[in-house]
Amino acid sequence: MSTEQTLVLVKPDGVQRALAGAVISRLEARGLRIVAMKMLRLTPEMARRHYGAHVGKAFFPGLVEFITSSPVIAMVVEGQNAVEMVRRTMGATDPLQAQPGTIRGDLGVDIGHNLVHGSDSLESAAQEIRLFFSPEEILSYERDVDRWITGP
Ligand code: D4T
Repeated sequence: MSTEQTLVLVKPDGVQRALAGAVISRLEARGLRIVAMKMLRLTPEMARRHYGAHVGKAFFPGLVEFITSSPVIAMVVEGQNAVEMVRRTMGATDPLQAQPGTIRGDLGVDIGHNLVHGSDSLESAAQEIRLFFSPEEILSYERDVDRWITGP
């Protein structure tokens, strides 16, 4: 059993389409615990750092333009195997390929508007969490329900 933290973003399309609550509900319903949350608008510099792995790709300029176009909701989400749990709950990057029952498979339409981001590994989670949050903004707390999610 390993408790992990991962970064989740409700992207500009999720906020604009009033789907932030739906995204957050699905993560909560999987037993994940939100330990930090804020709304912000990414600067181009922050977007370039967040998507550093995609610099030089054809879709990169559009990606930066999109992610900076309107506010996002950033969260640190915690739970057992949180990185993979979030990735599987989001579904495939391209909503067309995402399984029904996933966030993107149920609510998404287009790869450039795929509603949500979740870190793809523990290493990128740590890096991305640092980019969005200072350590004091990340809370540590217990929920009574946790013993019903993972056992005592
Ligand atoms: P993010 O990082 O936003 O959670 O998405 P993924 O982890 O699922 O996918 P990714 O890093 O491969 O892509 C980042 C981001 O770029 C958009 N994108 C991606 C795009 O607009 N066109 C493309 O061809 C690809 C591959 C979608 C997500």
